[in-house]
Amino acid sequence: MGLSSLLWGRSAWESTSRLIPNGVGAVLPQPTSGWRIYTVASTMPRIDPASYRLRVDGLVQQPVSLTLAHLRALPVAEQVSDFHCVTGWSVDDVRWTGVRIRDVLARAGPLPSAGALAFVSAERPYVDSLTLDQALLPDVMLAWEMDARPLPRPHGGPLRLVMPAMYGYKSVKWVERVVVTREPVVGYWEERGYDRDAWVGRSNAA
Ligand SMILES: Nc1nc2c(c(=O)[nH]1)N[C@H]1C(S)=C(S)[C@@H](COP(=O)(O)O)O[C@H]1N2
Ligand SMILES: [Mo]
Repeated sequence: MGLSSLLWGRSAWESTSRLIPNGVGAVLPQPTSGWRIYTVASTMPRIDPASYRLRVDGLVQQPVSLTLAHLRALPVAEQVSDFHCVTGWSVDDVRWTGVRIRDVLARAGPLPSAGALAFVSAERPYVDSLTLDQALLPDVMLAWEMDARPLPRPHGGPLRLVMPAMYGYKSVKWVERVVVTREPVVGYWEERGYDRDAWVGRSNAA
């Protein structure tokens, strides 16, 4: 485990996220929307939640294809975290509901050679990756709810990655596949010059 990435990730996490214990349904004020909707293709994917599948494959014992019902049957995670785009805008206090990466991976059984995860969007060719250490930080999740409503299509519904300690380009929308790899693959914005380790306040755009 990379000690420096662990320490960086942890300090960023402590300053930006409030994890909510399972089953505690605090009512929080709705933040004023400061979101900008980003896409790289000309149309957003349109995904029917009923036929949606999340594939988990690569360096695993058993590739799996999970429905939203399968995902909802895993331990449900909730948190409030801030979201920062590298271009300068932020949205504070976003409430997310979803699942932790650990619980999703457990369904497939990562092999000992696993070192990273690629999150593949249904919006081609958007992809980004995290090391396993980064993906297992306590406030990383695959979310299907935002601010107590089903994740809207423009925000990546039915499922997006949320990685609060890094700039928003790591938080892949419309995730349809998680590939377990040895090394991180180069992400869409990383091919265009942005840091692979996009720690908020500590990467090349900060
Ligand atoms: N599939 C996909 N995911 C994406 C992007 C994108 O263009 N396509 N943009 C990224 C960037 S740069 C940011 S800041 C956030 C923005 O999230 P939002 O569109 O929900 O506001 O999504 C990230 N995930
Ligand atoms: Mo961004």
